[in-house]
Amino acid sequence: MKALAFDLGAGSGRAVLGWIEEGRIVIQEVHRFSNEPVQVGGRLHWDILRLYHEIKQGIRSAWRAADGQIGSIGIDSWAVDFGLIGRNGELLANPYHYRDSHTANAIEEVLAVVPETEVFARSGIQFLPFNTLYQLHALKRDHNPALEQAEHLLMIPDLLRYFLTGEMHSEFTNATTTQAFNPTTGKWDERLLSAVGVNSAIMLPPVQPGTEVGRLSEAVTRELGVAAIPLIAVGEHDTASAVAGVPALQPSFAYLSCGTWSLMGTEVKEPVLSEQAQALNFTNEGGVYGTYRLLKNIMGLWLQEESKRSWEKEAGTKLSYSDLLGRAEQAEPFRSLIDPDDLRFLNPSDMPAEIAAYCRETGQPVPASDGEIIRCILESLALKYRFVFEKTQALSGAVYEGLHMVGGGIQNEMLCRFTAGALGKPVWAGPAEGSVLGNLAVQFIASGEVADITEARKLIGESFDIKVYEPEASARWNEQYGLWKKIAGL
Ligand code: LFR
Repeated sequence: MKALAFDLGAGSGRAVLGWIEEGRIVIQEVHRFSNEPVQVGGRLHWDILRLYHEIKQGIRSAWRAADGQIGSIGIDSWAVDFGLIGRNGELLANPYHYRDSHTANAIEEVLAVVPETEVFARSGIQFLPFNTLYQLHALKRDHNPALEQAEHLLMIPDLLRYFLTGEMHSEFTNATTTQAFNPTTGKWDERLLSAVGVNSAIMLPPVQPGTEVGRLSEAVTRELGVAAIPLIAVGEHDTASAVAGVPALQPSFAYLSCGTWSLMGTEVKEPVLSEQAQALNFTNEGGVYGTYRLLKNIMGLWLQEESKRSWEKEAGTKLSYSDLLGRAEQAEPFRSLIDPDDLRFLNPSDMPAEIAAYCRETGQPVPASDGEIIRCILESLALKYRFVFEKTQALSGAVYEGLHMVGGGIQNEMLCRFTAGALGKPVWAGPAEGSVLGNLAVQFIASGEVADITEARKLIGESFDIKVYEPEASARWNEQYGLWKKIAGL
């Protein structure tokens, strides 16, 4: 039997079949589709029904490719976004996209009602303006009619699963990212939800990854000409799946899930709710099989993706990453540096101009060419990785020998090289299919084909190439780290 994983990322979504053959995992992409947010009425939305349509196309293609041998389906996507369901079971409005600006002042507004320490103590989640808690607050504040009418809230993968099966379930890893779930009580936090004026009855009790959560409904099986395939709640937060897919052999390890976002941290058994964790704005997101992901969001390759988009818009033609990275390689090292996590970079209208302005305001040479900007982004990311790596060690009390990097971002070899240099430790890069493999791993474990997560990680390591980057030029990186911390005010 094969498992089918859907992974919805920024820009595109994919349907990937996975199975085990001669002791290795084999994967086959059967459908790829665009996942672009839609701006309407000044707001940024998900194109949710189109995605549902593409998911159905993916199931149809997979069914054909697997000769009907599909044992289960799992869906993962980015966190925090949700749909609201009304009394007749229908979706009430198009879900908002987390990069929409309606949450601009929401953190401050909510913290005026519940103190920051209390929000952290109750949720263990980092303060990011787009967390579901702040999105809900913004909707409530703006008298959003969908929220007023809502009977249920479903996170995006919950919602797509509901469309497929007719059953509503909330999945644990994604639930924790809302900042409205309390990991200590294991329940939705009434106080946090009531602080933003939301009735906790709209939230469903979360199920753990690995649970079967319905089968394709009769209407769907008839439409697609497929069997009633079961749906498995995987680590439906894409980062939970990415962490599940890290090919680490040790129980304690540091990871970086590298894509549009960079998520760096480690796995822990219990959330770390210390003052220091709060001060460093670390998060404790739910993981698979009774773990928590102690990590921090880093703005990631979004900076590079958005810069490229700006230049393409200006030039009216597509640019290639290999050309851009080639020019970055030629650019002068350490000419200008930024803190990639300055919130000004969350969704600026012109990323290169925003980066240039940051450099100007901090008294540095202003990067002008595309090569200079890309170099500035990649060096700054590597330095931020070192900072977060050190803080992860401080919080967990562990010392890591090196860093596992997974996700599409590892195709950027310059970034992997810089990261090893900045850390002064080896980087083990691979596989690039982070989330998809973690999604499949949970399905393999659910079907009994793989014993547990330790076996699954070992199997992933044996099935895919892991490239090792040894640190180079560490003295230079050390010196720059000191300078960068001053520039970033850290
Ligand atoms: C990565 C990710 C991060 C989350 C961000 C927004 O794709 O899921 O973990 O913080 O997107 O949801």
